Amino acid sequence: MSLSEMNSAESMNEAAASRLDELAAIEVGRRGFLKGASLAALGVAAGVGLPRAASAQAPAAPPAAAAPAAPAPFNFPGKDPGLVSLGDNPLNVETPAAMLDDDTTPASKFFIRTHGINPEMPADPDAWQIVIDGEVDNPLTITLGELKSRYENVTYRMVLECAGNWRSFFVPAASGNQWTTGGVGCAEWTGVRLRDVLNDARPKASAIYTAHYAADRHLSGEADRQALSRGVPIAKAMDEYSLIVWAMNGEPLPSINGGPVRLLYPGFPGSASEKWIQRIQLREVVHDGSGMTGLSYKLPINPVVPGTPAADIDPATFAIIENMPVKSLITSPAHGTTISGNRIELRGAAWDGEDEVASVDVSIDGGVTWQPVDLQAPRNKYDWRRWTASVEVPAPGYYEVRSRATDSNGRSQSIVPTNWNPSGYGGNSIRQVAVLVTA
Ligand SMILES: Nc1nc2c(c(=O)[nH]1)N[C@H]1C(S)=C(S)[C@@H](COP(=O)(O)O)O[C@H]1N2
Ligand SMILES: [Mo]
Repeated sequence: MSLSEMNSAESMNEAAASRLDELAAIEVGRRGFLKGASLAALGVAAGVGLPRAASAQAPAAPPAAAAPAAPAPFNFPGKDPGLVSLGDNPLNVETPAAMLDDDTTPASKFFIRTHGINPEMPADPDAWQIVIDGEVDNPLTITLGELKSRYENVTYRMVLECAGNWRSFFVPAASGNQWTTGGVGCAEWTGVRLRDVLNDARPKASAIYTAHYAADRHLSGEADRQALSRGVPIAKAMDEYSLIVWAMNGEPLPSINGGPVRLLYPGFPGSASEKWIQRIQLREVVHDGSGMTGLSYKLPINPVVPGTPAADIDPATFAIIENMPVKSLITSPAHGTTISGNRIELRGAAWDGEDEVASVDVSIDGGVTWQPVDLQAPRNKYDWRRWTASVEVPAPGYYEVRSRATDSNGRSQSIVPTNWNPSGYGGNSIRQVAVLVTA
C-alpha cells in the first residue's frame, strides 16, 4: 500500500469514527436514551455530548479520551427535563428536534427565550393591565379580564420562532446563544386580535410603528431599563393573526412563556412577540427601544464577508427582519437512532414566515436524489405543516436523512448556511438526522 493510499484509508476511518461518534453522542449524550447495543459493539465511544453534533457543516470533534457526563436534566417547573439549556442568566432553553414530534408543541416542551429578570405570575392575572397610548386619539388602559370579555376570542395554531434559531450552524461562529434547531415551537394560542384593541384606541394617521413594553427588568437591575422593547410596522399590528394571547393549548399561558399575557406576531422574529406585555405605544417613527438599535434583529441588505466584526458594520446597511425563512425538521426518528428493516419511517414539520410551505422533500443520499413527503394541510395561516414519509433504503448501513422545504415563492432552504451576519440571524440550511439501519 502506498503512503497516499494509507493516508486516505486512515482519514476514511477517522471520518467514519467521527460520524458514528456523532450518532453515539446523541444516543447516549442527551439524557442517556440508549437505543441499542449495536454502537457499543462497533466500538464507538459513548457520551461525546456535542451540542453541535447535528451539524454537518461543523467538523466533527475528535473522539474524546474520556466520556464526559451527559448534560444535567433541565430542571424547571412545568418543563420537560429533556429540554436543553443554553444558559441560565438570562434563561434560554431549546427543544431537541425529536421533542418537536407532537403536532402541537406542548407547553412543557416549548422553548424559552429571555433577556432579563423575569416577572412572577401575579395573584390575580385578570387584573393585569395593558396601556395603549402614543399616537392614538383615545388612550386606553385595559385589564386582561376586560380583554377576555370585550373582544372576540380567537384560537390559532401558529409557529413562534427565535430569529437566532439555527445560529450555531454559521461559519465562522456568530455571537449569541448557540441555538441549534430548538428555538421554535408551534402551539395553539388563544387571545384577541391586537387590531380590535388598537382600533378602540383610535390610531392617528401618524401611527406607523408599535413599541412594546413589558414587566421583565434589564439584567443590570436598573429600574427603568427594558430587557427587550421591540415593535412592528402598524400594518403587521393590524394583521388578523397578530394577537394578544393569554392561553397556550387551552391552558393559561405559563409565566416563563409570557404569562399572564403576551403578544404574538407569527411570521416575524419571536422577539416581536413581547411577553408580559404592559404597554403598547403607537409611534410616528420606527421604534428605537432595546433590541431595535444597532444590528439587533437585522440582516445585511447586501451580503457581508463572513466573520466581519459587528463594530466594522454600519447599521444603516442592515434592515430589520420582518419575515422568517422557510424551514423543515425531521422530528422522528431522533438523530442517532438505530433501526432494522429496509424502510425509514419519517415524521417532521415544515414552516415559513410570511409565506407558505408548498412542498417538502427528503433525501438519504446527501441530496443526490430527493423524494416528496406527504404533507398535512396547515390548520390556518402561520401553522406549521406536519409531514410523513416512508423511505426505502437500498441496503443496511449508515444514512443521513435530510429534509428540505420549499415555499410558495419557490424559495427553498439553503444547502449551507448563507447570508452570514455577526448575530447569526436567519439561518435555514438543510438539516439532517443520522440513522443506522441494521438488517
Ligand atoms: N418581555 C420579553 N418578551 C420577549 C422576550 C424577552 O426577553 N422579554 N424574548 C423574545 C424573544 S427573543 C423570543 S424568541 C420569544 C420567545 O418566547 P418564549 O420564551 O415563549 O419561547 O419571546 C420574545 N418576547
Ligand atoms: Mo428570539
